[in-house]
Amino acid sequence: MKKLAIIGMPMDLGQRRRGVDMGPSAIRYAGVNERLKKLFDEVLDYGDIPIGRPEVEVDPESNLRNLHLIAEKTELLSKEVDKAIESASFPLVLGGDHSIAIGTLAGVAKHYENLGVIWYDAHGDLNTAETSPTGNIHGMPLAVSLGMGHPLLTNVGGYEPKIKAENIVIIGARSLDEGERELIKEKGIKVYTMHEIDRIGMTKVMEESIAYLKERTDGVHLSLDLDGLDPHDAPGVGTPVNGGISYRESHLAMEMLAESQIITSAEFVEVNPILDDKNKTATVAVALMGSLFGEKLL
Ligand code: 4U7
Ligand code: MN
Ligand code: MN
Ligand code: MN
Repeated sequence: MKKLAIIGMPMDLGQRRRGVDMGPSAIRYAGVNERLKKLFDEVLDYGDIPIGRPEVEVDPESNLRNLHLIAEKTELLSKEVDKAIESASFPLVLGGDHSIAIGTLAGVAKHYENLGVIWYDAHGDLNTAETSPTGNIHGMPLAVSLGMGHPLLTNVGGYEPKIKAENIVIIGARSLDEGERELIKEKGIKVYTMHEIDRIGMTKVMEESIAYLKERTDGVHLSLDLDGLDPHDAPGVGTPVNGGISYRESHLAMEMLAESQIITSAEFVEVNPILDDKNKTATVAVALMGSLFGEKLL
């Protein structure tokens, strides 16, 4: 019995552009339930985590925007994700900005000895309060999951760290801050930047990533930031970076993941319908989900 749990996380507190809180609605409007119903025995929509309209919290001292709110809301998300896994469903989280990954990973990681993560993104999201040029927490969730950052964030779910550096593969990176580059080198994090994707092609990148994760992990979370794609294909994102992964390359990546059967949880984040072109980005997200969950052309 293949069950899917869809969890909406309409939170925009991790960055400064409004609209990404409407991501889950845009993705639902693009037909996520109907599309995935064909690929699972049962699709359960858990609805959205209640975020409300909290006032923006500015704490210039810690250089962390909305620290307390994000800690509180991601805790709620982690509980729903945990519930989905406990009831034998595959958790699929719809964002929301990428800070939501703090909660998703908190809910997922306790179920595995050695959780792997594919971070499909233009960015590394490896900043801490000390290295972040912006103070935006959506640039920090991968570091937080490694146990680096403010304790209110690293302890979401009541334990830390969530993942090990050697179990991470970043795909699509093309905008890394100085502190993130240092951390990648220091921890030996595996990264396929756009250079490698251009040079060896997506097929090889995915073959290597899958083989690498297969041999060292007992489950793999896919954290897909739509800005990993080129802004031409996914314009509705808050921090677009030119020269990204194409729509076709992304489908290939998802199809190879489906074939490998390594993915055990997923989230699609940073869809911002306000900045989008006729819900194009949410539509791309849903199409990629189709491929990830085994849709075939023939
Ligand atoms: B996203 C940035 F400085 N690195 O930390 C930062 F360039 O979740 C961007 O990947 C972070 O979209 C982007 O603010 C976060 C910046
Ligand atoms: Mn549990
Ligand atoms: Mn990101
Ligand atoms: Mn990004």
